[in-house]
Order: sequence, then C-alpha cells, then structure tokens
Amino acid sequence: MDCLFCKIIERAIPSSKVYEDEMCYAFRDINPQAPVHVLVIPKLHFASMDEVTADNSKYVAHIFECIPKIAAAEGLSGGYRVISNCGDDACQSVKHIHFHILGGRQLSEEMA
Ligand code: DGP
Repeated sequence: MDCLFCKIIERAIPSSKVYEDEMCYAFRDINPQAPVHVLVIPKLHFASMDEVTADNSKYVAHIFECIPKIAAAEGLSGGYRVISNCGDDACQSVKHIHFHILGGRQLSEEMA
C-alpha cells in the first residue's frame, strides 16, 4: 500500500509523535497552520469519511475519545478546532482518513 500516513505509522517515514495507542497515532503536521497543529490517524487504512463503515467506525469513535486528551496535553485549555477534509472539494491531499487538531491561538470564525 503506497500510503504516506501508513508509512508514518510504520516509521518508514519519520514524524514528530504526540500520542500513540493500539488504534491510533497522532503527530505534528509538517506544515502547521496554528501554534498547535496535530494530525490524528487510525492505524487501520481507510481513505476518508466516505469510507467509514460499521466495521471501522470504532477507530473514528476511539480517535474522538483521544482528541480531548491530546488537546489537554497540548495545553489547549482555551479551545481548539477539529477538521477532517474529505475529497477533492475539501482539498484532502492524503487519502488516509485524518483529523486535524488546531489551536494555540484565536482561530478565525471563517471555516472555509
Ligand atoms: P489534508 O489536506 O486534510 O489531506 O491534510 C494533510 C496534511 O498532512 C497537511 O496538513 C500536511 C500534512 N502532511 C503531508 N505530508 C506530511 C508528512 O510527511 N509529515 C507530516 N508530519 N505531515 C504531513
């Protein structure tokens, strides 16, 4: 599987790890758009929100359990934003579902 984020999980490509457990991996975005910009990915490969099923949704649920813990560990007591880009119109560039955690400054009211 020629997937950038699978290679990051396998350590074939280095990354700055923030959190890891048996179901997910979190690391710093290479092109941060806020003082804190963390990506959270499932250790199971599926491309996007469009591929969430009854078989893999437990990975998404687990990631949403982890996100508040990661945000707290990153010091985001003032709040944060979670984004998952899905498909070309949303400019999804890596076809392994991922959730951006953005924070550390006042974010724009604009979301798109
Ligand atoms: P998206 O546009 O939602 O598909 O976001 C993909 C993000 O992945 C983008 O913000 C940049 C980040 N990214 C791409 N390649 C790498 C990489 O090799 N390492 C890290 N840490 N982040 C990457």
